[in-house]
Amino acid sequence: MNVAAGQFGPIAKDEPRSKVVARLAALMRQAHAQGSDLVVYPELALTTFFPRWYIEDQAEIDSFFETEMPGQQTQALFDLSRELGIGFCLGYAELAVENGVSHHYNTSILVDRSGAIVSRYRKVHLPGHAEHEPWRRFQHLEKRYFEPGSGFGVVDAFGGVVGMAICNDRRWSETYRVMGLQGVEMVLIGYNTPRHNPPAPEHDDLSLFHNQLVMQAGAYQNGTFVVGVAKAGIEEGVDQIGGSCIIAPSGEIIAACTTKGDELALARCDLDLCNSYKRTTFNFDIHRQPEAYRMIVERKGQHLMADGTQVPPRIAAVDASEAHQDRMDDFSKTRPR
Ligand code: CDT
Repeated sequence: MNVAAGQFGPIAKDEPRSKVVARLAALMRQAHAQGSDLVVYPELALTTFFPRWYIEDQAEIDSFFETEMPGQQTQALFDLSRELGIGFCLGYAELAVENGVSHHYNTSILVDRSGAIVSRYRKVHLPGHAEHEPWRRFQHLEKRYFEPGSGFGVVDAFGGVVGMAICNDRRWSETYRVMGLQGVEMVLIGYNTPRHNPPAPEHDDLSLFHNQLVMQAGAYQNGTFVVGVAKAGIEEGVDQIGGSCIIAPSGEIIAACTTKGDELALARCDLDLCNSYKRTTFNFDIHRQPEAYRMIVERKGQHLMADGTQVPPRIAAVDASEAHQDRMDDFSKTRPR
């Protein structure tokens, strides 16, 4: 399977959808000319990254969302996909009406070579904050504008098992593992990552390192390819990292973008390579110990249970002391006296 990471440079706030779609189409044509079966675009690839602004007017907020896919402006991309016989993965803001109720999601879709949507994913890990925080140089209001999706699925497509995740999802090992448990062979991830993280500016210099760290670990630990694609460059005054890359199940980067503009990185991905990891070091059926991981689904964090109630202090203390005692017992057994 030949894959193209279709990195995008900045999109201005007033850039019309028609112009953005023309840029996406240009990348699609290049990817096709170079033999790609699939081109992967970033998160929210049709507009500027609008959660950087606090917006009160719901009509203005909704102007960044798509109410249908394909819609009037995006139909051209689906037509080109069918004409060229190349698939694509596209991130966009989705306004869905379900049972008469409006829902806002940060979504990506997978489109096959015939221009048909074969899978849709709604972002689970929404970063940032829900209220206006004027002390920040720019906002990150995904928790205000979107509601979280419900899970990570995979689909049989392009001759393999394909899954999607979006931006912040890539930092969470659970993202990859849930898809790994469904046999995923290629995870497609679009992102918009500001270099500056207002609550933790001491991480700024590590932003590209963390980007690679999480995706390379996710690939290796689950025996899957990962395609990470940025919307990069200085967008409306905010510097967003590039670093788009394609990662093999070995964890190695096999193709990468070098600019912060519209650019392709291409790789020939032999999906059979996944088995080399899935059948040995990461043979889940043989080596996983799900009973030892119960806390992962029972607890949300150190202080809250999965249902949002407090972790009972006594149980937490017993857990901790038991674990400590076990460790000490093991230690004293092995330590020479
Ligand atoms: N779009 C998105 O999810 N961005 C977040 C910024 C978080 S700051 C560490 C990301 O995880 O890249």
